[in-house]
Amino acid sequence: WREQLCPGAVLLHGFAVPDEAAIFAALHRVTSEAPFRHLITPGGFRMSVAMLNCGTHGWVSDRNGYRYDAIDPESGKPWPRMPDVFRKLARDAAASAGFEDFEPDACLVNRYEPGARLSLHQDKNERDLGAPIVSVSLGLPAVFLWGGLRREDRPVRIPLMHGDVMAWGGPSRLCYHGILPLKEGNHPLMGGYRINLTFRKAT
Ligand code: MD3
Ligand code: FE
Repeated sequence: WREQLCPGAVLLHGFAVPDEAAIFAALHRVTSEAPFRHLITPGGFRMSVAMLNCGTHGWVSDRNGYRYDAIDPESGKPWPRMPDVFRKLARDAAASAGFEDFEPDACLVNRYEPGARLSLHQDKNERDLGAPIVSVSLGLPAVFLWGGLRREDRPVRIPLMHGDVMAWGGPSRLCYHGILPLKEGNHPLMGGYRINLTFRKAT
């Protein structure tokens, strides 16, 4: 079912479940071309979340800062192409949330192991902040922290389950957000991990 969290933010419960097998197969293909790696923040810390990208552009972080790059710095080659099942899922979810004609060119794949977390941040490296962000949760459940437009705003906690899809745009696009440390568990499809696919229009 669809839950409107606030203007511009929609949670589609279980939206990705019907496609889980196709997503899993596509994920396998993507990770064989560009393995998960722990990026370094500009401040020199190793991120607890492991990442990779697919699509024409990918989000990367290193000592020089955050940016979108068409080349995987690890391999020196372009990122794997975005699987059709990913693209269609993102597009359909965006449309269900009220954002027509979403054409993502970047899909960041985040892998959380128990204890991994993402501290409160804004996503503002994308050139076109008018486009929404679509986020797909797979595997182990997590607690999403959803703050306001200022870092000081006290975040609300939202549980995210396997197959849940969130779309953020308009007034919500620059909200602070994060993920609490993942709890241990075992998921029938994803094992001991949480996987998050985040679709963006980067360029
Ligand atoms: C709210 N990922 O990759 S997805 C990220 O579950 C990121 O891995 C988290 O934050 C994860 O940057 C949360 C939900 C999400 C993504 C982008 C947003 C929420 C957002 C952009 C604006 C507001
Ligand atoms: Fe984010």
